[in-house]
Amino acid sequence: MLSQDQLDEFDHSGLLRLPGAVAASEAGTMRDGIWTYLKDHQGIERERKGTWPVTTTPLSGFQPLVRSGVFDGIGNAVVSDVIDDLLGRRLWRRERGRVLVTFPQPDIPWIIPTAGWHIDVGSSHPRAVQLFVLLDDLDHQGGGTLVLTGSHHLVNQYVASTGLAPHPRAIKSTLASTYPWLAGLLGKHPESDESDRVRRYMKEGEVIDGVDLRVVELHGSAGDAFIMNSDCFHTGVPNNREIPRMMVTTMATRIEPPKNILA
Ligand SMILES: O=C(O)CCC(=O)C(=O)O
Repeated sequence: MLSQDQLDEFDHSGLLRLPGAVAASEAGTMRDGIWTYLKDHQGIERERKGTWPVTTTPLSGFQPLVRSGVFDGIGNAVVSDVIDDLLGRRLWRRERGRVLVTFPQPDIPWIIPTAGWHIDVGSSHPRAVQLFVLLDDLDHQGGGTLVLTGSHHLVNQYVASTGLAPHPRAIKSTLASTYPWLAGLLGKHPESDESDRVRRYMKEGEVIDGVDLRVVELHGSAGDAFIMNSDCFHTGVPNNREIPRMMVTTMATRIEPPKNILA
């Protein structure tokens, strides 16, 4: 069960770290499953770096592996209790999951991208949460997802003030046109200097309309998990380290409680 401090942190930032939510050994079994699958289906071998793909984008084609159930352990009791606390006990449905694997590109500089930032739902309270589980140790600049913490509040304010249907692309475009800090992050007027972007968006952050905003990079140890309000902007990044970024993500969406016909 989440403590009040954790609930407050999730409310404030839209992101919560859950250290060791999945046992490291179980994360290792899932990671081994990915390597076996990569060898069998894509000719990519863990011990032969020459077979590793040269691309900055995450690999795809893992659906059969997901359907095999090898990642079902990410929905263990610890994680389910956390989602219960955030969405309501048994008032949610979780998709099976998606594999996020990005192979290393040490020659390509790590950046805070201007492209790719998105939200997946666009609602409030929250309506959905996204879980990210690290299947291997993940260092800084190793391809961990970037999350714009606090941005769910801006999305909620937008929906409340406009009364408009929460269309993710429209929200992004309106926010970027309204706030110069966001325009720089999301690509309208990006800074030319990457170190300036790290300082501005990750170290200093910004307060907009009373909302604390800061870009946070997911990283940690195998088995650590993060739960994110699905209204937070987030994006993928290149992997500037030596080992593949291996994560599994899944979305849990709130379902309406059954109506009491006697009420
Ligand atoms: O870390 C990544 O590759 C981005 C993941 C993402 O944007 C998503 O799952 O919605």
